Amino acid sequence: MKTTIFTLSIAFFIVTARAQSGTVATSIKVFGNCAMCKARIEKVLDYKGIKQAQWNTKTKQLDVVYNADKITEQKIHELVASVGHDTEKVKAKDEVYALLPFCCLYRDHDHQ
Ligand SMILES: [Cu+2]
Repeated sequence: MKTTIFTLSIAFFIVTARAQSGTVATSIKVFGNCAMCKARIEKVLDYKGIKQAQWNTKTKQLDVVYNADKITEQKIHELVASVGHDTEKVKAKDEVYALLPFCCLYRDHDHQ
């Protein structure tokens, strides 16, 4: 009986560990200015494999929780850059950046 419980708890431990192994929480530097930037960044990260994404307008840090089995950190950088925001790793295309509203032009103006 003792052995069974022991075996079961080991099995449970392995299953739990496996279920959580894909979850990664990280913080990424993302450039932007205002609440509109925040909405834009968080909206594009409403994406398969991303559990949580929160960008801080003051610190410019994006706290993101994602499932590493479904999405890579590189892809997260690319998603953010695709809507005009530079990250520490991926730069947004100039033509996408140019389409941002004036208040969001973080490369030219720092509104903080
Ligand atoms: Cu903005």
